Amino acid sequence: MQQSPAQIRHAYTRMRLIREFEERLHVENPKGEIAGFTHLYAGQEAIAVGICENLDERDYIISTHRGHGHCLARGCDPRDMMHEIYGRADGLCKGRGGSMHIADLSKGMLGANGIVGGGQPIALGAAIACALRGDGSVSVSFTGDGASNQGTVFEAMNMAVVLKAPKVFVFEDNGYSEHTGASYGIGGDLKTRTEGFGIPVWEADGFDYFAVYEAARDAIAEARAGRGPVAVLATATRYFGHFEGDPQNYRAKDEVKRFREEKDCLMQMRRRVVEAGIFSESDLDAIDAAVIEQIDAAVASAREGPRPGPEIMLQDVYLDY
Ligand SMILES: Cc1ncc(C[n+]2csc(CCOP(=O)(O)OP(=O)(O)O)c2C)c(N)n1
Ligand SMILES: [Mg+2]
Repeated sequence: MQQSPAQIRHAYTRMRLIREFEERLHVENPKGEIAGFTHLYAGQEAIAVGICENLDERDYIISTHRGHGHCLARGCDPRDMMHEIYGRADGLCKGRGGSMHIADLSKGMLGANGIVGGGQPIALGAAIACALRGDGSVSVSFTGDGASNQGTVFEAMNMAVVLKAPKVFVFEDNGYSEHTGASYGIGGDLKTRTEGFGIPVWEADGFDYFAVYEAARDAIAEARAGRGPVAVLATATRYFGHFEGDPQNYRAKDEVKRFREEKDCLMQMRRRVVEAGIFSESDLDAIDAAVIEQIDAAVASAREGPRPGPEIMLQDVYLDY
């Protein structure tokens, strides 16, 4: 393991934070206090964190409709996100975005997006800005297997190659686009398709934090060196429905149970770092307990947070130049 104990602790904490954030939302959502659709990221934590651990302040990311994990991996404040999800005036986007539209420009997090494939042109624009600045920065777009069929993705792939823009295409194949299996919905395969545009692809097991981290490290180094766009293709699964409330009749009865028991990314990471003698089980348990406390506090304060008034509807619609 080439990462320092401090780096591993950081990555593990972020993964656990995402897991607890999502598990808790799964419990809170049916209570009816959260407006709009909620799409949970649990199961895919190793991908968001494996990628974002390779980024620094210069870089940008763009998320999807399943965005909480990407935001947390990029360092967005979980308390402010929880307030946003509860539609509170002191949420990260003043309560106007909710679960699907969280952005935090101070962290280079250019936004989640309810439009599948909608982040592509934004991430490409940011990648062009990175190229023009010439400071080695990169722009990462997270894209689902379903979204990979959108025309915006093809256009962004082509233009990134033509302009040699440092765009990092992260394809997260979680096996489903809503209720449609990826094996049915994708013509050919994602790797060959992406290579057809002239973009090199690094593949990784999306349940394995270290595999994703290493693939992303090598891919991002190419983009930072000015050799144009790169792609990371990672496979995992989502533990919950497409949206909260999805009855999931299209999945095998114990499909998720098997993934949780046999492949879970946090379970695998714990096993590896304990076996390598980097941390003990009780070190990791202490991290878990602190994360749970943090989430408890975030939910408690979000439930009591102030509601925005109607006056915010007209704020920030136009920018002053
Ligand atoms: C342009 C557009 N088409 C369709 C939808 C409806 N929709 C929302 S999520 C989704 C599936 C996306 O699947 P994938 O990209 O694999 O992401 P995942 O949900 O698996 O994370 C669809 C079709 C949408 N929001 N926007
Ligand atoms: Mg999918």
